[in-house]
Amino acid sequence: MDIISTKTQTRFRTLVDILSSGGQRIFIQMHNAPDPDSIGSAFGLQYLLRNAGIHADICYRGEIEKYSTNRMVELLDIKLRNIRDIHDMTEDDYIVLVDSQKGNSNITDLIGNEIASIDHHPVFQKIDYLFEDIRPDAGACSSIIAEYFVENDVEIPKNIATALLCGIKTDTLDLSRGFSELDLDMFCMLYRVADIELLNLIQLNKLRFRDLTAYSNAIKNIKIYGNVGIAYLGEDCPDSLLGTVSDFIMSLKEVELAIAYSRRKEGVKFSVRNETTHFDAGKIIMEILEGYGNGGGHKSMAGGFIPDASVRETWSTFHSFLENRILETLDRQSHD
Ligand SMILES: [Mn+2]
Repeated sequence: MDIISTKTQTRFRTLVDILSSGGQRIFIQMHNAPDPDSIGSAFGLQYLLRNAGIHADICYRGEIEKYSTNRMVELLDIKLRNIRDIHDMTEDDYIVLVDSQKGNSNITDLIGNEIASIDHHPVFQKIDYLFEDIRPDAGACSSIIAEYFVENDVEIPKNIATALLCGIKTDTLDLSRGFSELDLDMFCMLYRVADIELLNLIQLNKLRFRDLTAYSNAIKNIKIYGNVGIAYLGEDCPDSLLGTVSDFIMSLKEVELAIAYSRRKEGVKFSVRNETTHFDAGKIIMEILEGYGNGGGHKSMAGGFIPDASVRETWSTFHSFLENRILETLDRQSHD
């Protein structure tokens, strides 16, 4: 197993050098409504920095929506700070983004200075960070952080290993989608250290009773066109649940590409899942929403958003308008 690369070792040391040079306050910012991968990444990075003598607070905007993610935070005793409780951040403070990049629709631009990004999403906007480690091939940001431990010879505590493992398991759906060699290597390494009993406890209850509304809407509203499933999940389905329900739609034998969406006060949110070899979820949603909103992501999973002001159709005609756009886009992209 060759996972020692001096190149990345230099990267983490570079980050430490940058962060320790100016005496700024350091925040690790996760994307809004953080998921296990962003939490695991932030938790791991916070430990590594502390180990290098640097204090950093983990912050985020929005709510942790999923029951199991809240359990993860609680059982692993992860200290996270909601931005609404931080009143003294200044523009001199340094922000290290994990599992996200500046300018993405799922991350709020806080007053601090985003000087670094560690992420595994494709780059849509080139930002001049002081430090960046962006690897779209990685299935989880947690794998990148786990590699920092290996490369820098830092012993990994049990609770950190468990958190990072949660991150990899969630983003790669238990190593069943969009994973790389790095994810495999890190999964094995972490698995030997992690508290598997606790991990099982975290994953035991994935749903709350109230989540069933989104599932029942999916079942009621799903339309199948060939191997494509499109489902309206009703109003106000939280982001994380939107993803889980599109995974659920994907579990249908007939479906290889799923598009789920929900209407919110501020606009329409989309989640896309793909297991075909010829389509790319990120490219599909980008093209579907072009001129209306924005979307993007990986080949196997992506998301998107149309602001309310850009919904030009009435809501009753929106569904068929959207379906047409989806089918046209798929038709176009299948000929590319
Ligand atoms: Mn992630």
